[in-house]
Amino acid sequence: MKRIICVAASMLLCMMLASCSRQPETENNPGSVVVGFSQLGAESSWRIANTASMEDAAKDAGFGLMMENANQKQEKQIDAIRSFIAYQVDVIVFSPIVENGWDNVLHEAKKAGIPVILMDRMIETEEKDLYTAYVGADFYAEGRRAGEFLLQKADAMKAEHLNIAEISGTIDSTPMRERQRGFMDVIGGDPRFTVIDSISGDFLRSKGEECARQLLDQYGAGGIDVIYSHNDSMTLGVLDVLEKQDIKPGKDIVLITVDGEKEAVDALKAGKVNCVVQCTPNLGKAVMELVKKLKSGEHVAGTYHPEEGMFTEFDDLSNPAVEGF
Ligand code: GZL
Repeated sequence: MKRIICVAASMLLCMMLASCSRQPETENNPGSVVVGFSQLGAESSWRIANTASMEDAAKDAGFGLMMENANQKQEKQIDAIRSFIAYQVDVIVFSPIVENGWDNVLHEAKKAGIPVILMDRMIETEEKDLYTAYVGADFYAEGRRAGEFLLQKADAMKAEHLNIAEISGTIDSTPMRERQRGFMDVIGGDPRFTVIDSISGDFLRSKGEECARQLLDQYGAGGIDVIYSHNDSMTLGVLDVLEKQDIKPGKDIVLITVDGEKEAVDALKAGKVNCVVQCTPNLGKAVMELVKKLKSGEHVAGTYHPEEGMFTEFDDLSNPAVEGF
């Protein structure tokens, strides 16, 4: 029943928007630019900051922003893109929750002559002309940074062997695939390390807690030396569980996390987390710069990666530059 209501609501939204197609540019409506933005959800502090970045940048640019929040449902993102096409927005921007399943709706956008910018996550497609550009992190490099920290940490511990448990992000999402690949490319060949398990927490704090309980039940605190968590929200859930079980995070179990939100950096400063790999949510300005170029007829193509780094226990954590978003 719920699904029927959802489908009906989506169809109604598309019909409503199609019936009120864009006003033609007139003296009362000089060159107004409307960006259709499909945001995948509000699952983490990163996502909430990313949404704010897009809203602020659109406002600063003087662009209209039609934002639809898909609440972690790919079909809702597809419906939103269709509604943007019906409304004849100038540019479509979206953060694909997973990499597959976008060709059909992007063919419709291409047929409508509406350029598409991928923001934050990539898609898997044979047809590279289904989108104009990608603005977002190099997740593979983020995974490599996490691995490089662990090599340094293992050296500092003079560890002969470490068992690693990975708590991954949303299955088949770009950050999940690439943070795992980069990490494994750095540590995979080193005999000191065994990845004993990899389970998904879907980038959610609540599921990060569930994963921590599941891993501790299965391996015991003594069986896990390192937890590599694909985002801070899940890591904060892990911290809640460890501390309730009198396990000292950052000491009894090494914690490596990704994003760089304030709460995670504070945990690093408190010695509860050992490494925070940065992933900036502030992509809005770069996206709107590309929209401006597209609207002025400039060529736009390729990949735009923001500058990113990491903070670790080996840094001077009193440095004011060590801060979260
Ligand atoms: C990364 C982004 C990820 C964050 C998570 O760019 O897609 O999704 O790492 C968020 O916090 O949920």
